[in-house]
Amino acid sequence: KKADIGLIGLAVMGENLVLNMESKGFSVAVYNRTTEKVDKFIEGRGAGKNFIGTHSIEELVGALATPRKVMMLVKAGQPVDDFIEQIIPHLDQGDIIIDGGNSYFEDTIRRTKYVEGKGFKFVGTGVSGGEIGALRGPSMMPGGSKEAWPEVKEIFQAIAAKVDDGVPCCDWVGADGAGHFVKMIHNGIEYGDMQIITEAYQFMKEVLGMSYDEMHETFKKWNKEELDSYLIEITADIMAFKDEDGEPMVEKILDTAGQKGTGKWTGIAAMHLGVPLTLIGESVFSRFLSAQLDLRAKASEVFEAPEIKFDGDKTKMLDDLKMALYGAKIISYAQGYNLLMEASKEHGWDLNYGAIALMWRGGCIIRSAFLGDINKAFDKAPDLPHLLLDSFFRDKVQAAQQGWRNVCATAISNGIPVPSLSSALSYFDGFRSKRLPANLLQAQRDYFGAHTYERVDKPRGEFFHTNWTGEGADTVSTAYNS
Ligand code: NBP
Repeated sequence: KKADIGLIGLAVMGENLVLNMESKGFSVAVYNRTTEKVDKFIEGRGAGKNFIGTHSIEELVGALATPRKVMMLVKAGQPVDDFIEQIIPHLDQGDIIIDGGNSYFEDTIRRTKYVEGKGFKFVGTGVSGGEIGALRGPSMMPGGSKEAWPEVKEIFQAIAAKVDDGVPCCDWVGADGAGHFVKMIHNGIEYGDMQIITEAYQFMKEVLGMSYDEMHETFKKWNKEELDSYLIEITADIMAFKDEDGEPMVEKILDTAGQKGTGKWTGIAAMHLGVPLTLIGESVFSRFLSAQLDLRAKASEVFEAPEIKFDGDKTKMLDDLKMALYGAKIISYAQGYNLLMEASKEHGWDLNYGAIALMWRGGCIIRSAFLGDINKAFDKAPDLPHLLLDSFFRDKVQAAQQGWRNVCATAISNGIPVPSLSSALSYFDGFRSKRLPANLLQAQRDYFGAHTYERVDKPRGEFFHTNWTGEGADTVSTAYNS
């Protein structure tokens, strides 16, 4: 009997995902570049189960029922292109190649076009949730050739995480690179959520002088309230985890953050599309700053830190801190959705924003109760132009802002960095301002470069130039944009 699906790449994600598929009743043919891993898997975790081990791409494709579905879970980049070239000669019209790795969405746009051009279908799907997610139910974000969706839907939705009411955290996202784009935004949001939690941690520890036990209790409590989320939950666990000597484990860990680049890609996409994605941007920069260990060590000898002065009400300040996290989190998702909307326009994806919130509601790292509220906002108004204009989130930000301002002011006066919490607040203050000082900016641009400006008392689209120095002529700039 032929297998329902084939998988290339028996590393941590592939191995767990095929075990998940098999447990849901699907038969899977497996292949890996280093073929010993196939045998090891078939004799090990795959023993006695509905798997077919194969030792070449030809054998793998030959083992599949039609239309064939060949899924890759290999290192993103060149290996994906190499496998596509190896798979194609063995396919028939209508067969489907699936890339489940963390591919860059522009690559997925290119690959979809290429594979479709050869008469086959291509699906680029984000898979989130790490090792356990892959095994128990990840969040899956598929995009690519639309005609492939009915063919893969059953398997994908069967293996995906389910939220309370049984809704799978997997739905069709859109054409070509849409799935991988949405996965990239997910990862960017993950960077932001993690960063604001680390800022809260430093604030608790250094401004409020809290012990690890107290911080553990606080995060545990927060996980039962509006911040209820996987990342708050694991932070509570981490606060309680002790090293062999009984000291908090987290104190032993070097403070230099790694990254695989998906947060950086999100920031770059925001720059390309002109979206103020400040919170995620600051989160990426904070990781870069953390990595400058030697420079920071030198600077710490040069600059004296301000003395920490806090004699306020600690319980009240902790409530304010929770509000700061909540307000900043709303801003982060509002900015992330702003980027999704601009990308959807740019690439013609017609993204379903409510469905995306549901895909992230379970299975993945950013899963949280909060995403249910985002889903509701888009249910109410599918054309909502910005999350902050939804009445629920508007009221929440209004209610959070006083505490949030107290936290930022206290952190800044005590010399504790809060780049994401404070830049999100500045974004909010800018967003709610009818008039920003960009009038001066335009004046400067016109002064030095004759870039022209529009006037508040004239219709949009009419451009004016002033001879600011009396020395300039009437010639204006069109091409020079500094
Ligand atoms: P890796 O990203 O470590 O990739 C390992 C697989 O890629 C193995 O099958 C390996 O074959 C194959 N491979 C490599 Br490495 N270089 C290759 C090459 N030049 N040609 C052909 N095959 C090559 O595995 P992973 O952590 O399971 O992740 C798989 C994908 O899922 C990645 O795109 C990753 O970014 C994404 N992802 C990972 C996670 C996670 O938590 N780990 C979460 C979500 C998404 P070999 O055995 O012969 O070396």
